[in-house]
Amino acid sequence: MNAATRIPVEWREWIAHNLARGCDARTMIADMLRAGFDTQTAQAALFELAGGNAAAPGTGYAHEASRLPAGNLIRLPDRDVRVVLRIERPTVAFLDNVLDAQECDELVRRSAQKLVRSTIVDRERGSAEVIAGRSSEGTWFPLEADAFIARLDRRIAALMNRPLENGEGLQILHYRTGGEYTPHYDYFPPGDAGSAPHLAQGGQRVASLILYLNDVEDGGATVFPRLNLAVGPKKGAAVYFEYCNSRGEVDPATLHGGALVLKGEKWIATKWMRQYRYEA
Ligand code: PD2
Ligand code: ZN
Repeated sequence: MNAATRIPVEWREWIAHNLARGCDARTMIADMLRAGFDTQTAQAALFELAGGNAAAPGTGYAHEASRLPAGNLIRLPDRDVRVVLRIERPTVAFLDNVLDAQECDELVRRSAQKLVRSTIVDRERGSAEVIAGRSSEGTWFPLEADAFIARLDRRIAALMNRPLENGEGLQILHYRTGGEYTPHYDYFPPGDAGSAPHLAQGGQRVASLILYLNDVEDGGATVFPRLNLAVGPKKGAAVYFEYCNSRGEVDPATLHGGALVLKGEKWIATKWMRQYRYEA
């Protein structure tokens, strides 16, 4: 039984009422201690009645439970993916064995001849702009473009636990030595004029999967500056993260970038999931 259901209904109503008025949690807990509750019950009841997901201080983002299944192994229809690392808030996971070596090589082979310089979305105009801080070249494959891509799209949708049709087409990116992608958000910043045309189709991006298609000789980690986390590229593995909740709020803690490739080259594939069905 959870803490909130162990306390009298009038206290549950009192907590809900005070939360709605924006009362300070510490003051409410002090009031509950004076009324005879123990600290653990008071804190737990407050947390649960706040939705178990109080916004991180200063962000206005209410964390929700991850869409990733629990356990060390995520059993997909055609593959078992190993969860090597998990962070709860924000949800970030390092996943191994998402692609096999042949699949990585095949994605590189199919992309190498059709790369074009990567762009970013201009925050005011929404247009695609080349910037020095994103020095990769890339290409993409429409959803279920052929049997090979369809197999990967389906596997990735199952892994990300979202409808296949909410996914954007698989993006392939190539960085040469010296290439990087400076820290950014994968979501479209709400309130930016440039986000509006992108949000109109499929809604907000909700989660990303960055798949590593080669082992990078040196550098090229995916970095999360606000989490002090760097994920080293490993062929066939992937980093997964979530940043948009069911209310459409976005989580700035997921700021991330692709660190400088110090030696060799780096190939990745990226899948972005949207709130709703997405048509390119
Ligand atoms: O190349 C990366 O590691 C990277 C880092 C951050 C790629 C992206 N973001 C992206 O494609 O959005
Ligand atoms: Zn990104």
